[in-house]
Amino acid sequence: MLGRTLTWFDGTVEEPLNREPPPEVLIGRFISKEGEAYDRNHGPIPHIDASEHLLHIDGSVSTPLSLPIHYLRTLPQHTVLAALQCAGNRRHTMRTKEKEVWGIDWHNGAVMNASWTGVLLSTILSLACPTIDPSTSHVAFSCYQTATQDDGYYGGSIPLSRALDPKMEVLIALKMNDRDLTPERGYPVRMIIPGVAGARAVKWLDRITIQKQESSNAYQQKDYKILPPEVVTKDQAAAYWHKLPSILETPINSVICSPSPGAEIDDPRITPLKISGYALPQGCDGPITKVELSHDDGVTWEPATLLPEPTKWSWALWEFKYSGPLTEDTTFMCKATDKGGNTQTIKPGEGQWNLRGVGYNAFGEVAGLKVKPRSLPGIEARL
Ligand SMILES: Nc1nc2c(c(=O)[nH]1)N[C@H]1C(S)=C(S)[C@@H](COP(=O)(O)O)O[C@H]1N2
Ligand SMILES: [Mo]
Repeated sequence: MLGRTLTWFDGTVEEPLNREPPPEVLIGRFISKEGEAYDRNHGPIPHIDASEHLLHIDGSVSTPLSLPIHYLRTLPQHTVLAALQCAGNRRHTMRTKEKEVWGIDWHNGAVMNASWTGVLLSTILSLACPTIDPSTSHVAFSCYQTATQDDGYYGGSIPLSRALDPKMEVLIALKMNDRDLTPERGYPVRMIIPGVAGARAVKWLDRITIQKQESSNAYQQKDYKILPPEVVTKDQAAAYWHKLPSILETPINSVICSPSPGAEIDDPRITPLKISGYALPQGCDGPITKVELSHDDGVTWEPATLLPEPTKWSWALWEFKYSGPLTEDTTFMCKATDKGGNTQTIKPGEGQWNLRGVGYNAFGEVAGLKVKPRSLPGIEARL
């Protein structure tokens, strides 16, 4: 074993690294910077020696494969610009607008938008040759590098039909924004599945298995599912998990990132108020085509400007200038629409709730803004 680099770990199973950037950093650039992106982990972060790492392709295939990273680098490379979002993003809003939920208190920052490069999963599957009916089978992604909080490893799966469809651009990613993945992002190799919840984007990927059933991992079977509203305790949830579908695609969404709730602002009638945020298309129905803002409780909506032009799998950054009156009761709401015609329809506080706080997509909202006294027109006139 002389000369072999052993994998070492950051963090522990009990206290994994979970963090999100502040809102102004989050939407500071269209392409998220590696060091400014959220981290979501269910266990410690492995630091892997790529020259030792193998990606195994097995299960119902005619040619099982064990591929070194340097081999993956020699295959045709594909790049996709895609958002990556945790299904628990916006959980904070759900628990404050509705009622308590169980999970990390994500605000709006458990999402990033990046350019991912690697080998299309369909390319690898054409080498391995699945032997079962794609319309009823699954492809499971696993990382056995470390135990996780709820299982002995981390795993997730998607339908095999999606994996085989090159249009879905399901990617075995080696790079983010033209650079090798960092250990936090899954070095040396991770899944990127555009339009699909981050939970399936398995980091430190070491096994891809073609099988009849979904992944048996706890994060596919007993989490990342939308529990019905009558389930209000963990014990009750236990009886439901096996009956519910796993989350696959993420819903149409948008949030307001700036100004922050309760911020002191100039009178918008004198200095137009810049409201900004991001929007995400639903599943494969992107790009975002429209973001609209309302200042009157959803009676009227006006279009925001998308900057720059979003693409099929990317997020959209948007901006809106408001120059009307502002009172203590003024609440701004945003809603997004995508190319597939999906639109947000639920007002915050109108009953979108599930115990795990996943898939929240009520209108974005900001309230409680205060006009700075010195910028009130009457006062300025007396100076
Ligand atoms: N091996 C492994 N892969 C994983 C996870 C994990 O805990 N372990 N977390 C998943 C979840 S829930 C999300 S949202 C994304 C987060 O990716 P990021 O940490 O690069 O933001 O990775 C996914 N892949
Ligand atoms: Mo997640």
